[in-house]
Order: sequence, then C-alpha cells, then structure tokens
Amino acid sequence: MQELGRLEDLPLEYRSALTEKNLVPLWPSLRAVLPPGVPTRRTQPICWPYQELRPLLLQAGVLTPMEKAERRVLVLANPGHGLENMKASATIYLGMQLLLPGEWAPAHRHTPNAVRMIVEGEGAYTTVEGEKCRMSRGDLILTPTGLWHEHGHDGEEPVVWLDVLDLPLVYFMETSYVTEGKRQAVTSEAADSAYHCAGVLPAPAFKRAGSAFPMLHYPWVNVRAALVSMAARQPDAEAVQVAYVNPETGADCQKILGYSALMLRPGEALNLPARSCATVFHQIEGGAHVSVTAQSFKLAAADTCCIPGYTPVTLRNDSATEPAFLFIADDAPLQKALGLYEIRNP
Ligand code: GTQ
Repeated sequence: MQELGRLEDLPLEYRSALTEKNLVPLWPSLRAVLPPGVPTRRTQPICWPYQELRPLLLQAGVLTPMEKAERRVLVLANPGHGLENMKASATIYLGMQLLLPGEWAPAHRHTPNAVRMIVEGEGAYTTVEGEKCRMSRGDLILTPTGLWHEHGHDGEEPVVWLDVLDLPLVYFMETSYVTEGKRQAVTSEAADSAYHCAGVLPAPAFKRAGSAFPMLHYPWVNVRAALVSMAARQPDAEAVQVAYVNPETGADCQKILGYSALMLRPGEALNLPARSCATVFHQIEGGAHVSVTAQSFKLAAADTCCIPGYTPVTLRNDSATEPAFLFIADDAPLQKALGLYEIRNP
C-alpha cells in the first residue's frame, strides 16, 4: 500500500493557514481512519473474575449508601478504551450492581437500553413499566429504552447482577439522558405472562399486542431447559445456542445489542469464526476456556470477559461430565441494521 505524505512534510505556514480556517489535510490521517483489511480496535480482550470484584462490590455496600449511589455499580471497564470512559467495547457497557436487603434503587427511565443478568442472591426484583420481574440466578431481565424501572429487595442476602447497556453508543450519539420518576404501582408479574409458554402468544379477541418489548423477563429455568433439550435432541448441532428474541416478531429482543445463551457439552470445544462485532461472555454455570490467538481466559461461574470484533474465538469445556452455560452479548443487531456485520471464514 502506497505510503502517504505526513503532516511534517507540509510547510509550517501552510499548516497554520489550514488550522486557522478549520481545515485538516486528509492524507496524513487517511490510513488511521481507513486501515487496510482490519479495523483498528481499542477493545482489548479482558476478563473480570467475579471472585476478584465481589469483595470490592460488597465493600461499596459498606462505603456508599444507596441514597449516595442511586445505582451501586462497579463498571467493568476495558483499559483499551480508557477506564474513565466506562466501556467494555465501543458500544457495550458492563456493570456489576449490588442491592442489599431492604434497599430500593429509585425509578427512572433513560434512552439507553439495559438488560440485567442475575449473578447471585434471591429476593430482589426489578419493576419495569409496572411489571414486577423477580430475580433469580441466570435470569435475563430487559429494561428497554424509555421504560420506567426501579429495583427493590425483600430478601435476606446481597443480590448482584450484571448490567449490560448500549450506553457507550447512545452517549456517543449525544442522545443519552435520564428522567427521574416516582415509585411505580405494580400492575402485573412478568412470571405470569403468557409469553412464557413457547409457541403461543397472547391474542385476546383475536388481537395480537405487537408491543415493541412484549417480554421483559426470561427465566433461566426455561432457557436452561431449552438448551438441555436441544443438546439431547440434536446431538450433531454445530452449537447448542439459543437467542433471546421478541416473541411477537422473532427478531432480536433489542435493536442495538443482541443476547444469547450457549451450552458447551461435556468436553466440547467450539470454534467461532471472526465476526465484526465485539462479544461479551459471562459464565452462568460450570467453567469454560475462552481463547483468542494470543490469550486465553479460564472462566469460572459468574466471570465475565470481553473479546474485540474481527477475532476468532475458541470456547472449550474441560469437564468430562458437566455442561457449561454461557450468556453472550454482542452488538450484532446494530451492525446488521447498518449493513456492517461480517463473518470471516478462516
Ligand atoms: O439499574 O437502571 O449499570 O441506569 C447503569 C445505569 C444500571 C440501572 C447501570 C443504570 C442502571
């Protein structure tokens, strides 16, 4: 590829004249913004072992009362993006949130979309637009853009969950803001929703709802059962994986980030091709190795890692007897909508 002229090659006087008129020559920076073949990625492969962050999160529970935090969260920040920018990848924000018994994180709504993957503890709940979603380990709860949400806790032990938001993208677009609200009246329990029975949808008087976010709570018991039955029925499946979708449309459950759950059978190794999207892996049960060319993370339960885009990944379950279950988040829906999504076959 042709080497291009540098800024230093230009007379100082000319450079000043350009600066004065708010003009910039493209050619010294062209290769930086359009690198050959593969994009430049700030996102580094990073792992956040749960046993390392858990004591620090519990310490935040002692140091900072809810009134002073609103949301008591330690952000899983990728050093490649600068810790202060609070990004796991260019578009993905990850945070571990702690709620102690009796605490309440007040109602608000905001433009970024969020989901919560419950990590430990029983007794907490999120109310989303009046729908009460009780939290259990491995459950996925959606708080999509613009919907009121607050967190409460009637139980007896600390509850921790992983927040996944498209905040970096929405912030970058200068469209991120919050509105504070009042405590919501609970109007229904997500667990009672007809959406929990696969293959049937609410259709009262022959009318389908067609709401943008019909299903807010995906209990792990159901998702796990789906994976286990898929593994049993399709022993030759390339991967035992299910996507979290909008049951009314079958499309990804949110428009920017996509979510799935994957089961690694005992002893299974799975080669995932390089995809253009960055990917987050969170271990729900069991253990797995997540390997990229130069690095390998050994995930135990509740560990989380992030892998940049355009990177092939190998997942491996070393246990000869136990399955391993991973929660996966990526920005594939956004990239697909924009026509940027790629899978590179080796
Ligand atoms: O629980 O509503 O990690 O608003 C960041 C922003 C969690 C929340 C985060 C939020 C929330």
